[in-house]
Amino acid sequence: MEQENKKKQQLEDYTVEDRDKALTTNQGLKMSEDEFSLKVGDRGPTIMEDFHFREKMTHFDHERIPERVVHARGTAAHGYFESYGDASDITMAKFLSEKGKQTPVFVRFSTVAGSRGSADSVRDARGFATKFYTEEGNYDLVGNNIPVFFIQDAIKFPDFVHAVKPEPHNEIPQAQSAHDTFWDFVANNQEAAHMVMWHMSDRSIPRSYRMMEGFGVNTYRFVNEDGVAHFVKLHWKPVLGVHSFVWDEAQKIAGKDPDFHRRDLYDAIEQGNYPEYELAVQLIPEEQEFAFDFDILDPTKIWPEEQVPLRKLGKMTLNRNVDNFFAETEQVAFHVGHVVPGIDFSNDPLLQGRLFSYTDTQLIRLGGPNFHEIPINKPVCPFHNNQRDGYNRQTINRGQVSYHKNSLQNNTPNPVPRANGGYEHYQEKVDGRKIRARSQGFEDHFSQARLFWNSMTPIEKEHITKAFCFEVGKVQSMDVRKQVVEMVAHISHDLAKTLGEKVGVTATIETIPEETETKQSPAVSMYTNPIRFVETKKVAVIIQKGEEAKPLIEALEAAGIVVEIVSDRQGTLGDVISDHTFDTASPVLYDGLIVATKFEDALTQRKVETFIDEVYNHYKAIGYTDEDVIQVAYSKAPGVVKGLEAFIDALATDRHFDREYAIG
Ligand code: HDD
Repeated sequence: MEQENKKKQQLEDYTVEDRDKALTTNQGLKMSEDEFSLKVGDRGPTIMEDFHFREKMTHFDHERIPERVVHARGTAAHGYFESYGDASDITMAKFLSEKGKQTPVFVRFSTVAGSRGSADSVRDARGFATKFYTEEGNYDLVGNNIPVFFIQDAIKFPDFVHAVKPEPHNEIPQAQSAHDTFWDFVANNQEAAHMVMWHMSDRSIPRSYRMMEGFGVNTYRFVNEDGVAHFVKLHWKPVLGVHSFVWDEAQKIAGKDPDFHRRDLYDAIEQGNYPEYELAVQLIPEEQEFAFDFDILDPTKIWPEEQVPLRKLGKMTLNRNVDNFFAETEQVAFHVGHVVPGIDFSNDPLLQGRLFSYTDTQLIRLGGPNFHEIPINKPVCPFHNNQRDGYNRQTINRGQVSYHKNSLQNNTPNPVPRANGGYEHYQEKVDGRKIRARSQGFEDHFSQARLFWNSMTPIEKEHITKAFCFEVGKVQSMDVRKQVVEMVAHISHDLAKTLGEKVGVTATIETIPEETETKQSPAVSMYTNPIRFVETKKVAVIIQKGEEAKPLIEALEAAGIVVEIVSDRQGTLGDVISDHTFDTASPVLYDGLIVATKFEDALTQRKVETFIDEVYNHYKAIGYTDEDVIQVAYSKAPGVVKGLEAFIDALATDRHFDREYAIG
């Protein structure tokens, strides 16, 4: 249960209710008219004097701000984090210091490549950025749903982003990596190999923001009160487990409901199905920095969970939607440099560059240095310093003094020693020459790409193979295709061979090592230990008459399933309301289907059959009430079942992939 939420209280001071209020200008002047501009006669020109028109139009003309240069498309929610216990042995961060301690949070999920208006279901990494409003200041954990990254050094970030974004000569394609410049980048910057394996896996098409992991990706430091430090990687583990679309479905959803993930999160929270994620850390003591066969500062490497186990620190619950998308979701400003005592940085060269970029980007996006005063960004603890002025300054700092040191104000605001909660950077000893170079420890780009491949179940391997064939198949340049196949050969012979055949290139596969890499990390597989559940899954029920369906619907709802009725018309059908026709609903928007009727009208029945086909082709559970409502061939397939209980059991399995081999 959530206790008092300081952020919620703070935001309430800024929240305005416009309902039942008089319409005024921004100066508070009540206006008698808002439909007609001030004119000379009813057919004459508009006159300059019309301050109301000018104010309204000027404000409108300036409504848009630049979208985020990456992660432009996203959605967010409020919630709270609750600590499982006292983690003071590893960090002095107060929000982790006692069992049951709650901290307000705001989380923004996003895609990376697409524009603000692009579709949710595209193949892409997902951003998972959390702002903890702690009593010691804001802590931002700015992560993704994939634990590694495309590049090893932040100086390459502009290059990588230029390559994945729509191509500059024609601005095509939107929100996709299936094009020449992306794959040209990958083939020529092979540090991307490991990330590309994850990107081609089903992780890149999550079923829901509620059902994906989050990773801080970079290596940070946790420091305790005694100054003892650990290298740390941070993880979010969704309580519902990790679940994904299938690719054909994801592409169709992009058209049928481009807001799919945004809607899914919003609806779940409105329905009281609050998403939950556990925060976990992997820790490596300072003295073991070089104890592994990978460089722990390299952001293209995971720390296999089997080697460095997870320690769970607490749970986050998202329980409130925003009141205003622009004010909150669009204006929230995350930054990896927003930390609290006990959380520090490593020399991971990607992280070091990120530490510059995030403030810099807010300056252009949010229009100046005062973005910390925007309500969603404001800490819930007091903040005082000698920074002043700038565009849109809200704070009215009283007094004569705005400098340190001073005598006129008793030398305040004054720095606070570490012992009293002042932030002090970890005193790492660093010694070296100034060089533009990369550590030798970062040179191996393929071992973990192979580790990932070797850890996949057969169905995951098949999906990765198909994703490669799709993406590389969209590349126009045969030379780039060939380069990609040659690169993939360093990861897997089989994958490279199939890919080469499918995309029509003969590659020189000479440098491939034998498939000697046998190491596995089962934790990276989505399907080795899948979580079975039905709660919050969405099911379409096809009916004609309400009476017969009512008990069925009630039973589904009692199991926590979200039900939508689809029929040949909307509105009342006896005792129940039909939510959709076959035109407003789409089979790709449901996790499962129950067919409870057959329509006499041939055209309508064809629509039902198309509906069933699509659900079937995406391996989702299908239930039926009677043999004659379903084709015989289907009724024998895995996951196509008669009766409620069997359906609920079938629905708990996300996808019945064995179906593909059962028929035809
Ligand atoms: Fe970044 C946004 C995550 C590397 C520069 N990044 C941004 C967001 C997320 C991430 C989740 C969206 C935050 C929001 O919802 O507002 N970024 C990552 C991860 C990375 C990563 C997990 C690899 C470990 N990013 C990265 C690098 C740079 C940036 C190497 C530049 C040196 N990222 C930015 C940015 C953005 C951003 C340009 C765009 C909008 C914003 O910051 O606020 O500063």
